[in-house]
Amino acid sequence: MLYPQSNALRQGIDLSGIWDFRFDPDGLGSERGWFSGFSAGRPIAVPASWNDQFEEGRDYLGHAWYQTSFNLPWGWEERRVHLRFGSVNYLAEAWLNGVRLGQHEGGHLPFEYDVTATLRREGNTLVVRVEGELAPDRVPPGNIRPDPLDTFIYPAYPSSSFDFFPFCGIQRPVLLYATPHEAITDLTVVTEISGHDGRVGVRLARVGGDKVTTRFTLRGHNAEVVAEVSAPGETAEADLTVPNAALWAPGHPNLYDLTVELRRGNEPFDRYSLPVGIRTIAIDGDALILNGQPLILKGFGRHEDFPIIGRGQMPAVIVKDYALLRWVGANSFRTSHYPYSEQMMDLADRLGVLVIDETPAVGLFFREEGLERRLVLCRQYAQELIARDKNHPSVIIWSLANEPHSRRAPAKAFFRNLYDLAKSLDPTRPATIVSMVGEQEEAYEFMDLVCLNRYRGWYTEAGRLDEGLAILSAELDALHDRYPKPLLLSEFGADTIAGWHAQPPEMFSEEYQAEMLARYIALLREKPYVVGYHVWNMCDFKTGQAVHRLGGMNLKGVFTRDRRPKLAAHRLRELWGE
Ligand code: BDP
Repeated sequence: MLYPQSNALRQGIDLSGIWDFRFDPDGLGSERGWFSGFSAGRPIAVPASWNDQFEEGRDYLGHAWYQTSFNLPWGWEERRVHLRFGSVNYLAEAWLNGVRLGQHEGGHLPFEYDVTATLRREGNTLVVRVEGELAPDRVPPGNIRPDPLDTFIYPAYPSSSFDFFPFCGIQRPVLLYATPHEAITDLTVVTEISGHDGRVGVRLARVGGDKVTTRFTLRGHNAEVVAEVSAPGETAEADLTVPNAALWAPGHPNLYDLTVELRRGNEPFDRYSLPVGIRTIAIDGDALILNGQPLILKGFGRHEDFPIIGRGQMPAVIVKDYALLRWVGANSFRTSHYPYSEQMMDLADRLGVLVIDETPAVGLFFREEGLERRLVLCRQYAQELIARDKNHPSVIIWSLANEPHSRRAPAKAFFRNLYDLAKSLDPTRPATIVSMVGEQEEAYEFMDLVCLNRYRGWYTEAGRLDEGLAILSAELDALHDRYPKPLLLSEFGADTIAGWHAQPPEMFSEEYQAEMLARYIALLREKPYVVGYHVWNMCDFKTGQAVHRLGGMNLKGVFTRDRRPKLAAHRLRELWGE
């Protein structure tokens, strides 16, 4: 799915702003015909989660209705028009001028509708019903019956199977965009390196199969490579060779501009441009290899989370977080525990930050209840994520789940299914899951690398770092013996109250977090099969209320929720700046 863009042949407008909103706790809105437009709505900001915008909305996850109106921009009558939602959590149903467009399940991934036939030139009413209940047959799941075989179900309110607040609403922009009727619908770019040359393979899909000319132009770093194909068919392909290619990598995120144009005769009728980073990613033995060189990932798990907007897209926070990643010396992050905004991904390409791109499959469990449905959803998410993010050079690994409760037999087959799907959609990138059950994660047998979360010195061996680290060291070696592949410690950390100090270091103090992270990293650096360490978390973030969550917050950030460094951030900067 291509992100909407504006040029001489296509145009997009952003419907973000203040919309009308109503909670519908009794689910009466449909009966009352609210899908055709409702009155007595209150103002709400889009994009943003609803939870922190209203007093009574914080823990509300039920039905709610959004509405806005718009006129068609001048000149769009002859075009095909689409309505695109970047992220609506969790279940969205949309109507335009009273006509039902469809339903989409799952937050954090885009969906769109062709609305050409439904539009008026003026006075269009768009209504969206959103609902975010937590249920065992949803992904991520919630309201699960606790069971000792499933490793750990957070006893939190709201009752999620994951440790972050289940923010709801329209959380990314809603875009209206116009294309020619016979438009480019998809581009897939695969890059290779051959000696000093870069090879860029491009595959295009379009509406309509008549004979047209497709012109591919790759420009940048004093090069211009052009290929033209004149043929009928709904796809076209080109292989572009860039002599002395300027490769993409952290530190020198060189990008080329790829422009693809459809022409009839000499007349272009559609055009789409995409930044292209020429790079390769591979696994060789115990190493992760970028452009032929071994790579160590230094960075964080993160969250899209900020006061008031909740999980809403906020460009200033995105820019700030990249500035902090650079300041602290990180080269990577994981989109824990769901796909991040397109804006975040675009900047990763531009600024040279490596991304482990994760689906929203967090906290999966493998009891029969809802199992089949969860697999269908996980497959949908993997497909949607790869379709959205496949062209980002920054994305180096697909993460298909975080901390599944994998001790039950169906887990292995479930992940085999997802892994095969991911590899069939994108054979060029490693795929994995992030696990907490260690050796019992049998899916490690076929995953391309081992990602492990460990909290020794915190949830286990609390306050006893020496003991915790000794156990960790032995455990990692044993895990690597059993699954001889590269290993990433994908989470480790300690809750820390900013401004709380203790000497000698003690749990919750800034000193304890700083010492823990430094000692983990020192240990990991000695293990030749360890390809990286991601601290949990970059910033403090909001979660459900629970006895182990002071103020409804997870305080494992090395920055506070408003992005001030704790002592650990300075310590990491010394270590990672080396
Ligand atoms: C891990 C989860 C992460 C939690 C973290 C924690 O992957 O989402 O926030 O632990 O407990 O289990 O802080």
